[in-house]
Amino acid sequence: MGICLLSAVIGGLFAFTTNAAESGALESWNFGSTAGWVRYDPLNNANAPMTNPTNCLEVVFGTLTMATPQVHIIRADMNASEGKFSGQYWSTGITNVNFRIYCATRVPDDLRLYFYNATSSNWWYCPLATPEVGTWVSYSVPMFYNAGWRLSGGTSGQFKRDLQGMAWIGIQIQRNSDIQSQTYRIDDFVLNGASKYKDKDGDGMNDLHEYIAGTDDANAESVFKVEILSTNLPNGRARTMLRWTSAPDRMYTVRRTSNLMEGFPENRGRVPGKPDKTQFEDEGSEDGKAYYYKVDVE
Ligand SMILES: [Ca+2]
Ligand SMILES: [Ca+2]
Repeated sequence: MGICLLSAVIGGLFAFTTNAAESGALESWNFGSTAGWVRYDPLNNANAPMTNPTNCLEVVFGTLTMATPQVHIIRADMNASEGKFSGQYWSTGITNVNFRIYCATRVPDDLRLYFYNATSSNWWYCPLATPEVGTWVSYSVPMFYNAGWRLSGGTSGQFKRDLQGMAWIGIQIQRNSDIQSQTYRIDDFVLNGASKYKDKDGDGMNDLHEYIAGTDDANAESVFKVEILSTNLPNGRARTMLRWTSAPDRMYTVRRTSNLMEGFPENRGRVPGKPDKTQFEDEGSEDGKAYYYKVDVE
């Protein structure tokens, strides 16, 4: 017979991150410096400092005599805005990256949001819709794999791991193939997140934990819940079976103890999530013995 404790605990493996991105972090370049915000040219592997002549970041591509591809990533490294835009995005529950862009005379040939994880050396990007000339256009980019994030050979699991330590994040602008000089402005770069202080749907689980568990924070019916069941063995005895609310891009770890004073030292298995519910049979459970279980989600 098993007794179950519920938990939505974030798993380990975060040791390599030194800082955490901040939900609600905003950079509008109205005051202070643009330090840490650089204009990176991946074709020439060169960085140039950014300026904010009109209280926003300004990117100018000069007049050309011959059409030449030019790509710049306006990116925030660990030094930008006191480190608020780098580091851990996953456990801090960053759900969206918002910003706006103004195209003074031309639209870029291509616009993307990029981020880089130094541990895996992966460059993830999300293609963005073409902005307009002469007006500010706002973007809100979900930090979910299925929002269109791309990496050659990338998987949703790798995406989530790479969100655990972001070296930089930035907006890539590919100049319009026009040879004329062109100016782009970027403003109000904001990280939106799920708050651990809010429980929008009042189901007892805060928004951050719902984000981590992959449940819907606007639906009280959708909540991380573990049920304890038992399966009957041919010998008439029973074995513990657990079933919990799950999402396909989450990993679950089942832990067990028979003495709560000792914590949960027994790792019974790591299970990838299935849509809706995931079931786990604890094959080493002895009939007639009491166990406590804990399911961690990451
Ligand atoms: Ca909730
Ligand atoms: Ca909910």
